[in-house]
Amino acid sequence: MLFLLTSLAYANLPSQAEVVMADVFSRQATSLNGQWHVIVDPYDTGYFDYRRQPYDEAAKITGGYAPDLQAKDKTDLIEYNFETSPTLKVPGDWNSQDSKLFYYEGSVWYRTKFDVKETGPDRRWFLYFGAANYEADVYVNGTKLGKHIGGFTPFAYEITGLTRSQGNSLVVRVNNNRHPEAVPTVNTDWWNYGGLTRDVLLVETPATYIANFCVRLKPGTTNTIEARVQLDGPERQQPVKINFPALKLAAELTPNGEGLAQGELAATDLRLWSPEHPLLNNVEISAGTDTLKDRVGFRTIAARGRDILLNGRKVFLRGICIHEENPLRGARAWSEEDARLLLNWARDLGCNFVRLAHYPHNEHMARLADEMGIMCWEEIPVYWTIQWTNPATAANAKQQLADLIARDQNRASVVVWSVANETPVSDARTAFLKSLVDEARSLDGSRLISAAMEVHADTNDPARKIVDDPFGQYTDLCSFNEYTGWYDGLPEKIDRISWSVKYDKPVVISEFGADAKQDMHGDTETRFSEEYQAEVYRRTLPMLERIPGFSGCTPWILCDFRSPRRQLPGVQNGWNLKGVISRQGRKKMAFAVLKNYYNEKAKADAAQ
Ligand code: GCB
Repeated sequence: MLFLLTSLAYANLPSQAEVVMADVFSRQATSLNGQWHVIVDPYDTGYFDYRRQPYDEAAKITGGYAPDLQAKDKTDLIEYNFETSPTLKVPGDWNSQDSKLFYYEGSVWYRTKFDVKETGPDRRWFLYFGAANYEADVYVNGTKLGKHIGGFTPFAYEITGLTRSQGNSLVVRVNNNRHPEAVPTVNTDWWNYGGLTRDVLLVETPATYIANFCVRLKPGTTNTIEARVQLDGPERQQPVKINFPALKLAAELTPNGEGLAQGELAATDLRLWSPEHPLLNNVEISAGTDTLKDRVGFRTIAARGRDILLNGRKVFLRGICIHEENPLRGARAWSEEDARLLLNWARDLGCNFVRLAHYPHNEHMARLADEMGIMCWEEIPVYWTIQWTNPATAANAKQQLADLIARDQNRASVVVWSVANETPVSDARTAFLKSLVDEARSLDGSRLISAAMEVHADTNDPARKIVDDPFGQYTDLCSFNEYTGWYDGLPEKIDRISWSVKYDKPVVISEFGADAKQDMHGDTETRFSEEYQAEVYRRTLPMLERIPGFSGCTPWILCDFRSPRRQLPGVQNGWNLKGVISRQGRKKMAFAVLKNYYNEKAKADAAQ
């Protein structure tokens, strides 16, 4: 099932038995979303025997919860029963569904049943998981399919030959323990939601199927579409057809021995995608009886000197950061409706850009952003202090990056891959991040690469801010977080800041902000008041305008979000309050300050 390719975005090598199954929403698939039976397992009793040996290392798994057994008669000793266990909704985090699981970190076993109607030599079946945080062990009818590590990227397993027509057992152990060597590591400023947090799908394909494809403008052109299609299966050298019906463009490509088909389509007068005109084109890719239907936009994005150019035209990124959380539910966001809620708020703010912090968000976000005309910065959870010298940590981060790129490479809205956030400068860290940049460039040279870096103050002059992180030499954007007026002084300090930025690159301020509790009022020096937060915005925006190359910003953050680090009773109560929108969905005073600024910027951009 593994195939080796080197320079392509979909050449992400799946771990263990994982298979590449991209663009799954363009396929006929059966949703396995719904109520699943669950067993909460704080001691991992379903996974390890009493000598702490994993049951699933045996050739045939007989113990633990994976076999999904029930006592056959009164003499049988089975100390669990999925059938009579409670249920949780999938997709969904467990923390927000059961108050006993609010702070829970550990294992929960999920079980559902599914049918597989048609089998035969020309049929293949797969299970696809949008994400499970953080680690998932997957079993079908008692057979282990694999272990997936990483809480925010999709994975799939083939189950052909392992099923019967009805009542197949699908058991998944999801564990969200934090680990020092993991990505992210133990320390973050967001909620460690556990569970099967995204769609679960049963996918049927012919024996040879389209594992992934990429259609985009050939770099440096606006009249040539470059197409690459990866087939998997016995007929992997059969012709591949690409058709853009409305553009009246079609091509037939012949794959090489590895099933990789590549080609170019000449396209004159192609209308390009932009926030003002988010034009998407229907595309059909087919090979044998397998067909994918998607909608894709074409655009160029580049950094030239200190400017960002979208379709060759200078653009200012009117952005906002977003966590993958629906604040009204205080839960992980996962659905198209959740995406619409968040992106509509961003649009209401006047944004043409969002930073999807700090990990890959669900696929609906970028798909909807494509439709709505909102550019995206996508990121992997290399956050704060990762184990920079641990090769397994590096491999994990690289895999998450490759999986994200493989998933979203056809989304015109995605213009930035970000490899990290606020990582402490050291040689080991810079080498680690540089290898991620190299990986991103080799998989996808058509987008900007960035990371949210940090700023430090001149030791002789605390109001002189210096950006000279050596990692900045490797990125296309010079992006950094800065919190003058909140973690550094009071709002009045903001006016006195001067800048020394080492890089002649477009500067995109990836974060600034302040906490405000909705409806708490005071003067502009009263911490947590809406006035304080609005004042930070009022003073910061003109201060940023003084940075040479200032090309956009994504203030922190659209909505208040849950964080166990934020404990001030009566004020934070477990919420980071830097949202310009509260958990009641109400806009704070700072919202209007930012919106006015973005309106002016949009007018200036249009007048260019
Ligand atoms: C940051 C982090 C972000 C935090 C934010 C804060 O710099 O990147 O994850 O939530 O500051 O509120 O302190």
